[in-house]
Amino acid sequence: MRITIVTIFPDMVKVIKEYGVIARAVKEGKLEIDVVNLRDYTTDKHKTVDDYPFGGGPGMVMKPEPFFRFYDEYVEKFGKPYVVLTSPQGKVLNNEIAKNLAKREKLVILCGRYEGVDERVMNLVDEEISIGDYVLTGGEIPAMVIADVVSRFVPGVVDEESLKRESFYSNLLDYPSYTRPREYRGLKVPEVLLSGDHEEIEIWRRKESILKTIMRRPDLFLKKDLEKEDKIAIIKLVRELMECSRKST
Ligand code: 4F9
Repeated sequence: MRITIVTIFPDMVKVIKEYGVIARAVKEGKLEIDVVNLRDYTTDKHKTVDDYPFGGGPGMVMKPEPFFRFYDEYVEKFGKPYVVLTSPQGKVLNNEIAKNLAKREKLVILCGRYEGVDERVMNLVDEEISIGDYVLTGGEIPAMVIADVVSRFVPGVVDEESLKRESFYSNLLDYPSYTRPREYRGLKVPEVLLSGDHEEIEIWRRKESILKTIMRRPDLFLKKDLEKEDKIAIIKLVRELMECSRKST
């Protein structure tokens, strides 16, 4: 997959290619991430990318021409991409949206600014995406977030087992994880994790995930399609909680 990020701050965005899982995927040729400087598509000697809004008002608006000039060149070189604009007006990003974006062969992410992009640029845009209900100084960080979450769904970037486990735990918060040592400053790793009983471990993790999700993110839990594993975990949870409350009364 090829992801192209178009920005007036390419140096800010480039680092996404240089670290961790994404850097490895780029090196292995599973993923291409191009960062493009929008100013390279201006025609005046000051490389102007914004201008005053028609009708007046505060702030500047990003000019349409550089976006169109970039787009034409891109289509000539690679063919038609799927185009996303970062914008607080867009759909709020989640794993589901990211998974669908990862099916595209060519993805272009245009970094917007809050004051706005000339509305005519929308003729190039397939979808506006927000990363949350807050205003940022620009769309660069959202573009990096989108590129990161999409990359993880590109085949071969993250190992298949991890993605399977994540999807098995979709709409649930993480269960607690531990590593060595077994005891640190008197703090012990839960016994069940040392038992080697994988079925019991799976039930325990499911219980922890479900309980945490119900307590912290009931909105997420409402979206959860309950599998047999979840029902087993819930039965166990309720029974344990009943037992507990019987003991304390
Ligand atoms: C974009 C905020 C996407 C949240 C772009 C200013 C933005 C944003 N999600 N804020 N420019």
